[in-house]
Amino acid sequence: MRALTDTIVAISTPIGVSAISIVRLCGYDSLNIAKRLLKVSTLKPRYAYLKYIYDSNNNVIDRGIVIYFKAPNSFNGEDIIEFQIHGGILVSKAIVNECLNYGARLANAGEFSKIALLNGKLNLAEIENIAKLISAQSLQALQIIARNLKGGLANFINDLRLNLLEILSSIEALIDYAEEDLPSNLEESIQKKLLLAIDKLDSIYQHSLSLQNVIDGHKLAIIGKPNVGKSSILNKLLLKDRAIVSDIAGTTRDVIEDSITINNQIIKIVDTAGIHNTNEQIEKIGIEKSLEALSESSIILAVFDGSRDFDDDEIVDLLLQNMDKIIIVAINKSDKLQILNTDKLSNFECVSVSILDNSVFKIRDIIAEKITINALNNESIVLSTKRQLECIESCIGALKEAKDKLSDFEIFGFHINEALRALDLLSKPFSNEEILDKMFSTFCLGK
Ligand SMILES: Nc1nc2c(ncn2[C@@H]2O[C@H](COP(=O)(O)OP(=O)(O)O)[C@@H](O)[C@H]2O)c(=O)[nH]1
Ligand SMILES: [Mg+2]
Repeated sequence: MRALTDTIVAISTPIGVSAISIVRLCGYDSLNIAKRLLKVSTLKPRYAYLKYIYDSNNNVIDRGIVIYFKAPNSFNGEDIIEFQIHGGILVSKAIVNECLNYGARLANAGEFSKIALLNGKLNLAEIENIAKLISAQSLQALQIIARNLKGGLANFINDLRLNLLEILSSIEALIDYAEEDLPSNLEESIQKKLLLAIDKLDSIYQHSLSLQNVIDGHKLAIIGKPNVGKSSILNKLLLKDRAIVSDIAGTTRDVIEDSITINNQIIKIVDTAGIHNTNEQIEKIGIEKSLEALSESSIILAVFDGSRDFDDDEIVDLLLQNMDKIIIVAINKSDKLQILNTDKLSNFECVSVSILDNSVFKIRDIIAEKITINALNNESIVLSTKRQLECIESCIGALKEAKDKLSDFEIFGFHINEALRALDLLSKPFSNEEILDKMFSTFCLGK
């Protein structure tokens, strides 16, 4: 049974002027519709035809390459016809309209991929990976995500799943067939397998976690008291006047965001309202937003004014509360007489800068150094979304629970099932029959 019971059509390339454009027709009646559009009686699968495409009044719409992917050997498991036609919105629309005239309907957003999921052609993790690949904004992100296309994650999940099913079947055997002859070292081997799985998952999880900022872009929050030069530094880093700079304290009230690329990675910089005690309502909201930006960031650029007395205890306190993040301290206005007492900043990496020269770019160099990733291991599997990380995190949690409950088979089995369910969120649905099949094939207990 295939997932799609009718026929859908959509333009698969961006709308605009381009050399070529692709229209995809998919589902139950797509082959018949394509034959009518091309005025042919057959279409050989996976064969590139150069053909005229006609409307229902026998007028030529365009001439293009047409390829028929016969179900189930298409990316989503349905019949798919791809029209590679000349770019330009009118040509594509005309072909879509003819398909609609012949009974197709417009595809919903993401429907082609959803069908691939329902037909078991791609799992959720693979679909997410493709979406991430399309939206990647940096070369590093692209390299990490493209590696996943090789199917490393899917294969790993499958192997782990089989492993857990095997463990589960051993346990079912212990529960239901305790009086039967079972390998004596079974418990030991289960424990060993479990520890191996936990170790491997842990390392994938940690490795992936460390790469999330590379995939989604690092968030850098500029914080500091009013008037220390935060917005000036932002503008200098961006090489444009993005934020308003003035010597009036409280000029920046809203959160201002823009991005730069350092070492092929995206850094999303957030300039914030100066943090200090104020009764001014709008500024107060701005300061709340500053703290929010701070909590979401992985890099903090704390700016101090080197030309005035130290009065920044609340900023230092914020830094001390965020020692798990990358912290860079910029002592600004180095062009002026420096009187700031930096004793309280001795825990941090400080850089002296001035917006009047190019010293601000030292901040770029420090960021570059901090975000350098070690050479990527070609074989490493990377979870590319928060959802995937959460699935693996709960799988690890369940396996760790199970590891300590081996003496109570029922509870142990419960936790293994929990781990399997977490994995299923990444891949295919879980069925009890599968456990039974596995169980009988391993132990030949057939009763
Ligand atoms: N002399 C000097 N003035 C600076 C420097 N950086 C910023 N300023 C001035 O300090 C004032 C406050 O700057 P701004 O960037 O708006 O500070 P913010 O409130 O922290 O965003 C402005 O008048 C800037 O021109 C610097 O490195 N040297
Ligand atoms: Mg400002």
